[in-house]
Amino acid sequence: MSFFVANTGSLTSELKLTDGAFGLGRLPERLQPNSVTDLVCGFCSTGCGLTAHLQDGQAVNLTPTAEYPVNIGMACPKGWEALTPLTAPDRATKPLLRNQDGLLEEANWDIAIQTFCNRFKQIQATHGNSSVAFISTGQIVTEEMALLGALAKFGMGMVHGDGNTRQCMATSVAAYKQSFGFDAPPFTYQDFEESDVIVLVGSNLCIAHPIMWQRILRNPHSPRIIVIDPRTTETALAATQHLAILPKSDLTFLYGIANILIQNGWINQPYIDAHTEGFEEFKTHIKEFDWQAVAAATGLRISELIHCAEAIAHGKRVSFWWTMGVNQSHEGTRVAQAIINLALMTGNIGRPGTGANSITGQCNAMGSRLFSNTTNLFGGRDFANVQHRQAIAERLNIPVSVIPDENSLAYDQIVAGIESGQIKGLWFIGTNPSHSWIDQSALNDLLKKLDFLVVQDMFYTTETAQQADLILPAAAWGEKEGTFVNSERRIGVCRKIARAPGEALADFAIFRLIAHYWGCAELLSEWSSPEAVFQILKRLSAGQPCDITGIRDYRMIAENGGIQWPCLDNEDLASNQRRLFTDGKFFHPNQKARFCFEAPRFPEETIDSEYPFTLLTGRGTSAQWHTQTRTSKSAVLRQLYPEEIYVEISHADANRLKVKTGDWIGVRSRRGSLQARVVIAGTVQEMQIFIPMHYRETNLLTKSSFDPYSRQPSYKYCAVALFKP
Ligand SMILES: Nc1nc2c(c(=O)[nH]1)N[C@H]1C(S)=C(S)[C@@H](COP(=O)(O)OP(=O)(O)OC[C@H]3O[C@@H](n4cnc5c(=O)[nH]c(N)nc54)[C@H](O)[C@@H]3O)O[C@H]1N2
Ligand SMILES: Nc1nc2c(c(=O)[nH]1)N[C@H]1C(S)=C(S)[C@@H](COP(=O)(O)OP(=O)(O)OC[C@H]3O[C@@H](n4cnc5c(=O)[nH]c(N)nc54)[C@H](O)[C@@H]3O)O[C@H]1N2
Ligand code: SF4
Ligand SMILES: [Mo]
Repeated sequence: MSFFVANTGSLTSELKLTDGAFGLGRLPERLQPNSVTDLVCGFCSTGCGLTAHLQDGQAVNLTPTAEYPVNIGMACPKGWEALTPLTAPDRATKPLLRNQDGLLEEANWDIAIQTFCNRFKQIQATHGNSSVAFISTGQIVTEEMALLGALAKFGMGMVHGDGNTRQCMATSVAAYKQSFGFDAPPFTYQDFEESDVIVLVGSNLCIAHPIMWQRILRNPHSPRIIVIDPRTTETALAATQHLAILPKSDLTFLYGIANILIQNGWINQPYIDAHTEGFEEFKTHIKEFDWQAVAAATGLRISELIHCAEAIAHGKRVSFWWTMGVNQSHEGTRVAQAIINLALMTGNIGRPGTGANSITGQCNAMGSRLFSNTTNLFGGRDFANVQHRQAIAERLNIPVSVIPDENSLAYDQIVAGIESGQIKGLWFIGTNPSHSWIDQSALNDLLKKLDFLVVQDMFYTTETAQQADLILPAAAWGEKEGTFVNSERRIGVCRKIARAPGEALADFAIFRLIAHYWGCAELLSEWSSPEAVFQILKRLSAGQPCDITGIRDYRMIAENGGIQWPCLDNEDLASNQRRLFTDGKFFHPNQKARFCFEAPRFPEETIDSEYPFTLLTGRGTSAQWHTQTRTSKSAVLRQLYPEEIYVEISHADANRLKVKTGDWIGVRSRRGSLQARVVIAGTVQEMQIFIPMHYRETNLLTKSSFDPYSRQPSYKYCAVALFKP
């Protein structure tokens, strides 16, 4: 530690790294001892406000913020327990470098970053600039994402950088862009309380977004809640109508519902005429989706279809919401657009309680979508567009030549690039793909082929970190500053309420160090602190649909209980519940929304006699977060979920297989196999099983298969067999 401080003392002043950005030492002065400070939760995209209670400047407790407009005094177990992972014993506290014996060894920052730069520069010199790539996350603050995007792509010459948000939100992005002309989720959470019909497609709100579910429970209009999910989830159990659709038959189902609406004249023709294009073609396309065919393909009864269509037709304020049951599909983009089409044709958009609403996953997936400079050029622009590159170069006062003129490869293409030899160096930031990526063994084999693998994480024990050549220890949520953007486009502030352990640095500070050692610090001299970057992002957003030039600073955000984009000068923030498209104008040049559609396709792998079961995966409990690096550290949360991997099996299948709850059973796919505890449950249908994603082994089974437009992995469908171990 003393060595480190001595060594970086000069760097700190040279780089103007503030204490807050560094994750080290003193806490910012405004945090008085024994006071409280408000910040946004760092787990899910709901973006709840939490109040940290401080003793001697350190947070000792968290409570939900009563007046925050998102959660209004509520929090889920993860929010209450968010401090616990910060003090876990496996926090990465020093850089770790793999030595010649193949062991990870402590190194100081100087050596770590020198090695980082030397190795990546060497690779670029031999194989070209685009042979080094990065994969980032939806779980760091926007300012860090933006700095990384600028550093890697403008400073280090990288072309390829994607995010774990590809696993999660890419489908919604592709769908919105084509349908609305911009990646623009239109809703505000107030809509949960104002709808009279709420349609949830592939979304288990009770588990994955418990506070959004609480918002539905506050709805005074006794809304009809329709859940479309193959499983009888906690959310489905609480619904008015549950449509236990056959997995991956959503597109047929939604076209069938559209057909019923059209045939009965239950559409809003004036809205369609005034604000959309492509409806006549859509109408022709869906003619063949008659009730019998749709019922057969979806496993639903005709009466269920009609019942659902009637509810949508007779609702005055119908809102449609979707999450991973839609996005993680081989044809997710078209499914999302089929939902959008229903909202458009019934005029359920731009009014309170309506909308075609994609719910995001990670705390800052929305920040990543617009400001990470990965698949979009800053502010939702296009790398391949010369005017867009010019606009960014001017606003940043950098040469346009440093901006790549091609779009990044998508995550799966970067992985494929390792196989083909195109990608030789890789840098993971805030994601744990050795656990979470689809068809995990294939990825883990490929990671061994890399010349240099860097993992930047708050823990050194993650499955991915353990494979790295270099681990960079990162400060976590609560140990640094910046902003997140939640599902309803609300920007919220994160505060530093704890010291990072050992020599761990905020991702922001790590990026600044790298810029310095790489030799591109001058290009990024203005990117000196999170607040400074926020000011840059305002400039980059100007004139785009996500314009935030009207937000003065973090203080203004905090004082308003978060601020939704867009926010131009003199925006009226009084209601602080703003939705898009209230004027019926969309972001395409002709201001119309488009009906996008396509014939349904079968998934690449379907069940057969050898692999007769369908494997569904997803969230298990509200106490588990993804690969469990954080939530498994809390003794409280651990009480709330099964420690061992389990598989949900229907009563009928369990009887046939002669297994009971608690037995071990083997599950095999063409990619790999695992053993899990049987849980006989009414949640799954016959010949379908469910395994939560939180256990390391789950993605041994899943099959690499992607939506062609979004390149999002289809995690929720593959063929498996069960066997007695
Ligand atoms: N507790 C907790 N909360 C979380 C997370 C977490 O790890 N833990 N992660 C966050 C993140 S990043 C995300 S992206 C969200 C995800 O939030 P959700 O998408 O709500 O969660 P999942 O369980 O992945 O998937 C939702 C449902 O899709 C259903 N499904 C599977 N196949 C199909 C299908 O073909 N059609 C339909 N209609 N449904 C299908 C599954 O049965 C499942 O119930 O949750 C966020 N919130
Ligand atoms: N089978 C199956 N697989 C899935 C899914 C599914 O439904 N089924 N869902 C997919 C989805 S939607 C998602 S979003 C992904 C999630 O997959 P991952 O992104 O791999 O999951 P996390 O566990 O959230 O990983 C985040 C990592 O960042 C670290 N970290 C936390 N905070 C910080 C920070 O401030 N800085 C840095 N540098 N590191 C930090 C954590 O310790 C952790 O290692 O999983 C996907 N995988
Ligand atoms: S619902 Fe999401 S944002 Fe709210 S406390 Fe839970 S994890 Fe945090
Ligand atoms: Mo996600």
